[in-house]
Amino acid sequence: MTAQPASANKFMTLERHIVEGERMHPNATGHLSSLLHSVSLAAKLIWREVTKAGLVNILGTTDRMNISGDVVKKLDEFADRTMYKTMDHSGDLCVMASEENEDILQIPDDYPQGKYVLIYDPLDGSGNIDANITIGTIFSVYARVSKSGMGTLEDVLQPGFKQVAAGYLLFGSSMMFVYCTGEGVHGFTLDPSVGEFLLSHENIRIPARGTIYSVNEGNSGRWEASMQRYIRYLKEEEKESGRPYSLRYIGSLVADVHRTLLYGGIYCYPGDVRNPNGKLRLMYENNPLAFLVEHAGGAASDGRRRILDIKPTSLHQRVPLFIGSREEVRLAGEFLAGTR
Ligand code: P6P
Repeated sequence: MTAQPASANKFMTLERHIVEGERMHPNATGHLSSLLHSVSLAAKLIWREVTKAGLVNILGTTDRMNISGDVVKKLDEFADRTMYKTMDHSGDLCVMASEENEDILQIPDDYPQGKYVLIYDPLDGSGNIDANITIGTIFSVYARVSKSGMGTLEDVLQPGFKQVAAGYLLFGSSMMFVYCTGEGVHGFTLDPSVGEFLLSHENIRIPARGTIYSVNEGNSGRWEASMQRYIRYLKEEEKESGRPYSLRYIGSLVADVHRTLLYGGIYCYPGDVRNPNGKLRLMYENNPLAFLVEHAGGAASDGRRRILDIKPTSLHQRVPLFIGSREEVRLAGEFLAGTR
């Protein structure tokens, strides 16, 4: 029998990938692996509810607004609770922070405090839930900075370049788990017949340029002149050079960024005259996605500064986001800086 290429022999599950990644770090304690396993369990529990959401009374909204002023959907609340309860007892974390909760989330007293911090958006794009459009969960992992005991706000408010891992869950036509611990960005697809995440997108690399731009043009009337000029350039002048751009906008950040990661191009959520800092949250959305896209060879800025260099000042701070192919983010920055 001819020898199979290594990749064909490898039945690479997420669990095996995490363990083999840990083995690359002799001083690893196993806590990051344990944390990632817990996130993958939470992913399956959320996916189970998402797939049957249309059949049971879990669609629709609660009577709550979150700190960001978004109406909380029932599935939001379920995902938020599932992430916390799956992670609170493992001894891997000293503190958590969820986009759905105003303050940091302490680990219950009867559980051990761990060395990591988990920050997550439990269900991004939830406005699309009832229309069966792809939604997702975004997570970000830091090492604690406080020495011991219960985690603090200081442990959470770290700049994005301090992340040790980040990833997202994608609840779409299939369920995906995409993550990075610093050694490449890898995508896994759930095989429901065995309940395992199998490696489907090894070492994702984003194209240096692309022909898709993703932005809510409904806001264009409130954009700064530089942003208006940038989008006009993509739509008009670029066509003369024979490189027409297409507009794709799902309105679900995880889905729009996942497409950008695979196909190239740029996703923009700029500030505008009404909301100078835009809509997206630095800690829960921009930082983890910027970590992933940079590790895949792309870039992420707020139009002027590298996202990962921004020193956070508050838990729910909003920051404009331009993320995607390196050349596209650079071009956007030139327009916003007024040099184009
Ligand atoms: P708009 C969803 O609420 C979200 O936070 C992101 O998932 C999405 O990209 C963005 O807001 C959509 O915002 O203003 O275009 O509807």
